[in-house]
Amino acid sequence: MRIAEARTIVTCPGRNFVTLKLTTEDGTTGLGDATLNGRELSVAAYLSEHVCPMLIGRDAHAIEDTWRYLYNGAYWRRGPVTMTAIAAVDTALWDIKGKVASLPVYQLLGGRCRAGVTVYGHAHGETIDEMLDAVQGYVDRGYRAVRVQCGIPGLPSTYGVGRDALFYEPAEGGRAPREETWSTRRYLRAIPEAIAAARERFGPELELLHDVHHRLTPIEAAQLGRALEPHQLFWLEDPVPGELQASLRTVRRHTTTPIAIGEVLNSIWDCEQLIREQLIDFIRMSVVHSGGITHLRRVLHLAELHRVRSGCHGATDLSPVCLAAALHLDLAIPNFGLQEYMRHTPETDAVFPHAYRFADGLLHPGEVPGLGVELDEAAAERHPYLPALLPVARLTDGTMHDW
Ligand code: CS2
Ligand code: MG
Repeated sequence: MRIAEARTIVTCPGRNFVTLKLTTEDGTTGLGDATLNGRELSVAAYLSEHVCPMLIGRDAHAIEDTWRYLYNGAYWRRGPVTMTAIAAVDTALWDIKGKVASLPVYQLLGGRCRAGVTVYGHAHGETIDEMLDAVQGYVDRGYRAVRVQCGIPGLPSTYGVGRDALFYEPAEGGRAPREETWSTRRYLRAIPEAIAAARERFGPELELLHDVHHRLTPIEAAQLGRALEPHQLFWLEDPVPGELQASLRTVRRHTTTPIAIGEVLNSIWDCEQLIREQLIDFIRMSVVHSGGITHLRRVLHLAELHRVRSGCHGATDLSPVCLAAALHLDLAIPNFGLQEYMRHTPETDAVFPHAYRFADGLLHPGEVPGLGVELDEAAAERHPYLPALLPVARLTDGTMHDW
């Protein structure tokens, strides 16, 4: 079955998404998310200029060979742009294969290992009381796990604390990124108190998580991990920038708080040491930014050998196509941990009608053949691309830091 058409569709229903749509000679279509927050057009161009032309005429069933053709054939390998483009092709081919086989993708991946996919939501507040109310909102919606982010006294803004209770979008329009001010000392003083208040209010059953968002040194991360041990976090996320994998040895020496890293990593080689040395407990890589279902499944199989579980990234800047693909993978792997679920807006859902449903703290991908997501191109056209950039962070003395 040959690929007859390959098109990238850029749309902005409240935020930008890039989607690859493949169509075979018999009219079967497949979708792949190609969204890279703040760098969307780089992936759209990589696909439309350098990848789509070479896909025409290829066998749509040859998923592994196509992955190798695009990865080995790129010469300039790895990195977020290349691996997001490859992910889009890979995901679209799995969508097609499921439709042709009349099976939901999870069945092609070995069938279900669990009843549903446990998800976590994002609770945040400028103050501890506001944050606690937000956590209560997720508990009331049936969530079994909640990420907790709180404002830092003395800082005008901080990661993960937005204006809207349900939807958080850090990217903003403008020629240059918004600049946020960061203070590690203030943060390390404030967060243990916020997490302690959440544990105190909601008891031991509710799984609590916190995202440091790449901002500490290894020894600072060790201090925070140790301070949070009494509150039994499900995971402490991105305590340090993930590139220096060996730095997690320092964190591991000082604290038993579970660690989750990976949403900015793009290949098995970026996380191989983290997994092999069990320097993390959860690998956060996403289908869209790590080469697709084919490659992420390889990472998760390596992770299973070392008792590392999945914790796929699922922010709103990953489209419903990526979320659906993640759910099929989450359902079929033995070492599932937790799935992030930042609900998309109704505007986005209208462009990407989908079969996945939330119930009782779980997401279910549905039984529709393929991924179970479509793209309403007429609706997509009504939302033209709007340039947007993620913020940057500077320390109080002006030094550039990690956002
Ligand atoms: C965050 C993301 O969801 C998370 O864990 O780290 O929201 C991240 O900030 C965005 O995906 C960046 O585009
Ligand atoms: Mg994160």
